[in-house]
Amino acid sequence: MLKMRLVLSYIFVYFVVQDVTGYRYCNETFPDAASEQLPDFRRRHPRPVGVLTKVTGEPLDLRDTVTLNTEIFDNRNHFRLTSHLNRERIPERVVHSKGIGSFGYFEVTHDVSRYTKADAFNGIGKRTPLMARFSTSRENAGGAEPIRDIKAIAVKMYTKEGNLDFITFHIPVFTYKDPIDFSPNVRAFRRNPRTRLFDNTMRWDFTTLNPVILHANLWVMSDYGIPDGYRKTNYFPLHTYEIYNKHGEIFYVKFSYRSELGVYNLTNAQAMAIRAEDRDYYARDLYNAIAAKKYPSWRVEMDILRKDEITKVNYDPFDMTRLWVRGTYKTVPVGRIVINRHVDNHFKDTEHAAFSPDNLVPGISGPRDNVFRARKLFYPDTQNYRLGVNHDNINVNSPLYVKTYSRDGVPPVLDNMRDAPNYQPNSFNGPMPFVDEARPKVLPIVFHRNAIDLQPIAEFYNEIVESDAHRQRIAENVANGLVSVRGDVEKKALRLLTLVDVDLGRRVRSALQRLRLESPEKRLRQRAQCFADPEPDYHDDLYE
Ligand code: HEM
Ligand SMILES: *[C@@H]1O[C@H](CO)[C@@H](O)[C@H](O)[C@H]1NC(C)=O
Ligand SMILES: CC(=O)N[C@H]1CO[C@H](CO)[C@@H](O)[C@@H]1O
Repeated sequence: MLKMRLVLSYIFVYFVVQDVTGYRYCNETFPDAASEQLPDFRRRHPRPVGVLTKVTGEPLDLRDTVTLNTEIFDNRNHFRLTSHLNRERIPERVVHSKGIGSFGYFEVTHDVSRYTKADAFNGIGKRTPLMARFSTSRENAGGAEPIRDIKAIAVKMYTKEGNLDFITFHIPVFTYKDPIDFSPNVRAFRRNPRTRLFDNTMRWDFTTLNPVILHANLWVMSDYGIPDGYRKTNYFPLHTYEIYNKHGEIFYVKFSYRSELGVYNLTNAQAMAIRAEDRDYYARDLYNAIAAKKYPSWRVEMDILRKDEITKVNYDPFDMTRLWVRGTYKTVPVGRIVINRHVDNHFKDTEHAAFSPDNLVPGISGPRDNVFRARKLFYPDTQNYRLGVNHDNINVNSPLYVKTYSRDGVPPVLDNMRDAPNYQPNSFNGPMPFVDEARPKVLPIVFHRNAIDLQPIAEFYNEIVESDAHRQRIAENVANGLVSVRGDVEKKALRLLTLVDVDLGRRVRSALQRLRLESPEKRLRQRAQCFADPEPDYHDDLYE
């Protein structure tokens, strides 16, 4: 029996999906370890793991596991089970709510001591454990992953000098440069307040009124828009970080994580076909890859501008809505990120993970732009609401070393610093601050131009996008969204796209006309074909 189960677990799972255009997506994934999780638990625990108790530890009598024909309100077990369930939801993240976590490590591969004194980045071969959460941006917690959307990895490195968090996007530009745009942007790209549906009219209305967001959104409309899972894409922390070495010399860097598996993309047709089979394809792919010991990994690199160079470039190097210009900076490798272990428990490890871009360490003073200054405030703010004021004491967030004057509050409080003095300064040998001699003395003030610059968008369309065929796919993806948008919003959208690039405007307009000519019946028929089983025809008999 045991043997047979082992054999079964090694049968490979094939995705064979017929999609709307007749294209057959057929790929071999790893053994579906995710479906074997429970049988695997039983293999590791041939007997029950212990005696069942109440939450207070009292062993539970078998007769308290039923309520029929008993005095129902006497049954504490019943009451606790149901009232716990009634109260066990916590708020999901406002963005990137759908995600999966895992553990791994960061390994230094190159000497970057001349750029940063950060301990975790120094000493070739040094490994720092980390927690990573992979996510998709616009869906709610239960949403689908194989969709055209911004994907992300958030990483928390448990360094000897405290937690170092990097939060990324899978595209190299951010949506806006004024942080006050966060709230309207989140709303416009999520659900309509009445229909509860994604709403392209909202999206395009907001885009025409705030064109800066078009750049990131065109990246999402491109072939980069649906990576083939979380493993096969690059990720970018996006901000320009200030870092410094032990002599106090300052450098400005943009980090990137380059997938060692390469960058793979799904077409619309592939994504639609996979979605019909498995809305959680990305999470499953990651889980099964780790189970098969095919550990996903990324090369960590820094693009660097010296302090004297950063003031001389003829573009705004702190503006995340555009790329640094090639040829103005140099790139150095730093290390690798390897993901090699599942979380024990999704709620305990992944839902509780609280990343903040200002969790930094000596040697990395961090970004200086306005978006970052806003994020410094708002990540801990939302986490105080989502997880409570002691979210840094939750296991997965807890740093290797911490001694603080923050005390008390909603649990967990850990040892609450026991009998140490609880105010500072004090004369009784409570924890004392240190002085980082190398830390930059001046806080540079970054001024942002607020003129709307369409040039970086045109450069993306004409230079980064490598072929006309790819430009055509972008135009069609844009048109797919615009097809349900009418009236002045549509007109303004086409005008904006034309302003960015005449060719882009022209391609979108003609793709749109073609889509509108298609009969509604044809579109319906295509939708019906998404379902794996054809509609059975016994319906006819029923109505005869
Ligand atoms: C004005 C700027 C921004 C604001 C106000 C903002 C706000 C937020 C908030 C409130 C959350 C939920 C956090 C939680 O519940 O733990 C979040 C999560 C996230 N944000 Fe931002 N964000 C901003 C910019 C960015 C940028 C520039 C990036 C990419 C570099 C980014 C990527 C993410 C990711 C990946 C998550 C999910 C983190 C996780 O896995 O837990 N955000 N953001
Ligand atoms: C995915 O798309 C990007 C952007 O066009 C391209 O650079 C990359 O090579 C594509 N990946 C594959 C495997 O074709
Ligand atoms: C048939 C097919 O599409 N196979 C692809 C499955 O995915 C791997 C990489 O993840 C590709 O190398 C195969 O070509």
